[in-house]
Amino acid sequence: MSLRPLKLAVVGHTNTGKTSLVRTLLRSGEFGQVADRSGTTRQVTSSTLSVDGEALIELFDSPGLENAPELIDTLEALPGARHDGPERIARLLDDESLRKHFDHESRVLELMLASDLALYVIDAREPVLEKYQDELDVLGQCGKPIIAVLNFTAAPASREEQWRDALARVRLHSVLAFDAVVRDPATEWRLFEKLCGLVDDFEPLISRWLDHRRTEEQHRARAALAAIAEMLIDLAAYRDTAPEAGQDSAWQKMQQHARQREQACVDTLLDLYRFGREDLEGDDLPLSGGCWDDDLFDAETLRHYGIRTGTWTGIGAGAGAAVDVGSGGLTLGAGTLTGALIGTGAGLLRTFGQALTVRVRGEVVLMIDEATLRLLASRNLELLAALMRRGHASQTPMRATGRDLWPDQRLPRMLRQARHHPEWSSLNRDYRDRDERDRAVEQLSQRLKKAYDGL
Ligand SMILES: Nc1nc2c(ncn2[C@@H]2O[C@H](COP(=O)(O)OP(=O)(O)OP(=O)(O)O)[C@@H](O)[C@H]2O)c(=O)[nH]1
Ligand SMILES: [Mg+2]
Repeated sequence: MSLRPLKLAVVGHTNTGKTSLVRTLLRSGEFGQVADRSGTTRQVTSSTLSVDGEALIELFDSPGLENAPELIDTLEALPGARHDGPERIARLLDDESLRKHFDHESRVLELMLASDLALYVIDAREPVLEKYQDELDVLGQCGKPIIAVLNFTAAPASREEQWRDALARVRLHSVLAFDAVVRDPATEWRLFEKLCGLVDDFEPLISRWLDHRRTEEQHRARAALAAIAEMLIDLAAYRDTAPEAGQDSAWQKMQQHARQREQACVDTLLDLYRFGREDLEGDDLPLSGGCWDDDLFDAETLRHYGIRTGTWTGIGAGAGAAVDVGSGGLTLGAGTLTGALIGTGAGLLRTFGQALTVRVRGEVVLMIDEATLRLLASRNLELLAALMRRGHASQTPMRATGRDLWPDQRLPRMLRQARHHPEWSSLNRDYRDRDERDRAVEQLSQRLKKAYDGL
C-alpha cells in the first residue's frame, strides 16, 4: 500500500518545549525559534522526516495553548451533538469572530483535525492544574490519538508521577517521558514504536523511519569513534628529528601541527552531529567557537584531567617492534630501550616540555608524550559523549567531567604500537596508509567505545 506521509502534530501549553522536541526529532537546531518565554511560536510550521527523498513523516509545530478554560466553555455553549467533538470543533472554526478571539487555539485545533496523531507536550515540573486538564479535554474532542510527552522529567522539580496519574484519569494511557533537549535514541525509538501502536496503517512508514534512524545513528557513532582513533594514531606515530640546537623550533612546529590535527578531529565530530562551531558557545565544555580553550600543551590542562606528566613509558613499553631513532640508523629493541640508549651512548630519554625526546649522537627524536595522548583521548571522547547526549534544542551547557580515560592503566596497545610505526601518521613524510594502520584504527575505535560506554 502506498501511503501519504504520517501527519504528526506537536501540541501543548505554551513554553513546554514543543519546538525543542521538533528540533530534536529533526536533528536540526535551525527549525523554528526556541526561547524560555510564552508565545514564541506563533504559526503552525512543518518539516519532514524523509528517507531517500521520500517523505515519511510530516512534523507540525504549533503555537502554545493559553486559553483552554474559556475555549471549553465556548465549545460547550455551541450547538451540536454532545458526543461529536470534531463537529463542535469544526463549528467553532467556522465562526470568524471566535476564530479571531481564539487565535492561537484555532490554529492548533485546525492542525489537530488535519493530523493523524498528536504529541501533547507537558512541562512535568508544573503542577497538574485544571487548565491543562481543559487542554486535554479540548484536544481529545478533536478525535485523534494522543501521546502525552512528559518533558523536563530530568528536572529535580519533576512531578512525573502526578502527571501519569492525572493522565490516566482522563483515559490517556499513552505516556512517554522524553526530555526534549536530550538526544536519547532509545527513548526516541520508544516514541516511534508507540506511534505504530496507535496508527496501524502507518506502521510501514514508521518502521522504515526507525530503521533509517538506527542505521544512521550507528554509522555516526562508528565514524566519530574512528575519527578520534585516527587522530590518536596520527599523533602517537608522529615524530620528527632535529639537531639538538634546533629542537626548540622543531618542537614548536610539531605542537602546532598536533593542535591542528586535534582541531580537524573536533570539526569532524561537530559535523557528524550537525552542530556548528558557534552552537557550543558558552557551554561548560571548555570550547569556544568550536576550539578547545585549554591548550593541548599546557601542563594545567593535563592537571585538570588528573593526568600525570613526566612519564616516558609510552615509547617502548611492551612493544615487540623497534624504535628507529634516526640519524645513526640506530634501531633500538623496544623491550630494552633504556638499556640500549645507555649502552649506545645515547642521551637520557626525557620529557621535554611535553615532547618525548630521545637524544642519540647529537640528534633528537621528538614525539608527542603519553600524557598528551591521554589528554587527547579523554577530552575528545568526552566531547563526543556530550554531542551524543545533547539534542539540538538544548540551551543548557554540556558539562565536562574532565578525567583520564585510562587512569592507572597503560595506553591501549595500538597506541603503543603506533610509536614504532612512523608510517602510520599522516603527519609524517613517509606516511603510508596501510592495512595495518587501518586495523589499529579499528581496534582502537573499539577500545574507545568501551571507554565511552563507561563514561
Ligand atoms: N532543560 C531543558 N530545557 C528544555 C527542555 N525542553 C525545552 N526546554 C527549554 O524550554 C524553553 C521553551 O522551549 P520551546 O521549545 O521554545 O517551547 P515551546 O513549547 O515551543 O514554546 P512556545 O512556542 O512559546 O509555546 C526553552 O528555553 C528550551 O530551551 C528540556 O527537555 N530540558
Ligand atoms: Mg514553540
